[in-house]
Amino acid sequence: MALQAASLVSSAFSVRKDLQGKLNASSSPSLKESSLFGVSLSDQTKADFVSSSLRCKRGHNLRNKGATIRAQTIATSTPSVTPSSLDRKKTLRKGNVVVTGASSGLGLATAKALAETGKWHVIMACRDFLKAERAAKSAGMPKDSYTVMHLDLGSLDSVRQFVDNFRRAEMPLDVLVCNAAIYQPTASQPTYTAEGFELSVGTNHLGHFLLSRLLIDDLKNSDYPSKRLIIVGSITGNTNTLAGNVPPKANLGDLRGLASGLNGLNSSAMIDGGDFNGAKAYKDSKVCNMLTMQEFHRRFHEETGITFASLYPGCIATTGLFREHIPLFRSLFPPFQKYITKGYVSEAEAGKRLAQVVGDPNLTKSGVYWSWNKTSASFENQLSQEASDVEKARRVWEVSEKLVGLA
Ligand code: LMG
Ligand code: NDP
Ligand code: PMR
Repeated sequence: MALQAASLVSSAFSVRKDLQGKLNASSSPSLKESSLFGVSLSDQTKADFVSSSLRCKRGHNLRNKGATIRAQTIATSTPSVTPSSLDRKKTLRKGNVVVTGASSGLGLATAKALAETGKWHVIMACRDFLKAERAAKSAGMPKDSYTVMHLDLGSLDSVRQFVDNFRRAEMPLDVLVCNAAIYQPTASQPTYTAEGFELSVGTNHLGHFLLSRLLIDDLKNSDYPSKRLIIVGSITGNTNTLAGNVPPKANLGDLRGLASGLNGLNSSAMIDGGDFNGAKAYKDSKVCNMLTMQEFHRRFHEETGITFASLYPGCIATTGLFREHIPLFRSLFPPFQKYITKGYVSEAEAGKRLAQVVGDPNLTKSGVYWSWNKTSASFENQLSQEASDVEKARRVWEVSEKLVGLA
């Protein structure tokens, strides 16, 4: 608590110091070759090992024209920040970006990449304050480039407390990145959040759902030129890919488990009402993340101009995400991804990708699920049928609102 209070004070100072910062105007990657496995496979059967010439970073996949059109119905552009508009506003302040789970892996690498630009103040929203502080220090993040604030997504009270604390710090909120996640592939029994939701969906989806619903007002109030809400997704939740077809596959079914509260007592701990499986629960939670991003886009983009986005950053096979997997998996998985699937990316590279979605003036399109090809050029990827199901997105939203006490 004392540490948290101290961080609030220091953040108040750092924000004022940062008023001379300018908008991140990092250049976008050029059109390059696509990777074999990192990109989506077209629906069900046709392998979409699309060659580089068919994809550009704006995502026009000619072979998947129908699918691309479907994807674009949920995606509309906001005016991007051009160099000339930057010239007019030379004294643009530093952007404030909240990154959940910034104490390791992708979140830490993203925080570091953003801090290094000198254009962002990163609020590291973490459940382990000391771990986050140590991680920021050992990553070499400049002291005034970040503030650690406590957030445990496995407790809705903690989420509300975080929002209160953040507001007390009187920083504008310009970008929110919902990155934190847990993965329990070897759990034979479910465990639960403070409110009694199965832990993976409770943390990865419901905690972030409440957080972003509450913070949307703060984003609305920001005067920053490009406000964004980013929810990290994954290839393994998309059954239109090879990776998404490795069992157990994501499937939300008719949401009967979610609607009954995921508590494992009078209902199943799984969204679809089935038997508990930790790996499936994680993949289901990623589907919820990707559906939530699109539902946000449909409900709020036009009115607020906020850019909503999701992404698959690549397979970062070395992160803490696999901490609960068996040692054999942990040792074989990185070489498997590096040399066989070629889907592997380093934490640093993945951090740059997510930082791009946070600040690149070329990535202002809303409703998009970004991916990168082998040479790290971004493109609009296509979500699986379930992960782009409009009706399911609406129902997940409505049921989640009830579970987190918003309806
Ligand atoms: C479930 O098991 C668990 O039950 C569940 O609890 C949860 O953990 C879940 O998704 C998580 O997994 C799934 C099961 C896969 O997982 C495993 O058995 C472990 C797989 C380990 C993955 C790493 C394998 C590494 C093997 C290669 C060694 C690398 C060496 C690197 C050096 C390279 C040098 C060049 O279960 C299934 O997926 C079921 C279907 C199994 C199909 C198996 C097909 C094998 C295909 C292998 C590669 C495909 C790539 C093609 C190219 C190959 C060219 C050689
Ligand atoms: P890590 O385990 O390294 O990072 C996850 C972060 O989430 C950690 O900082 C962890 O905190 C935090 N976290 C976990 N539970 C909570 C909680 N209850 N409250 C607050 N924070 C919490 O994994 P990754 O960096 O790999 O994962 C980051 C994101 O990337 C996830 O959304 C994941 O789904 C996604 N992703 C990862 C891929 C990969 O290959 N690794 C591929 C595709 C997507 P602590 O440090 O305290 O444990
Ligand atoms: Mg996968 C073909 C490409 C590919 C890619 C890009 C991934 C990404 N995986 C691929 C293929 C395969 N995987 C194949 C062929 C197999 C069977 C051997 C396989 C297995 C596998 C396992 C057991 N893969 C896994 C696991 C995990 O436990 C990871 C997981 O599902 O976590 C939910 C995982 C992953 N594979 C990926 C990625 C990115 C993951 C990590 C997690 C995530 O989605 O966030």
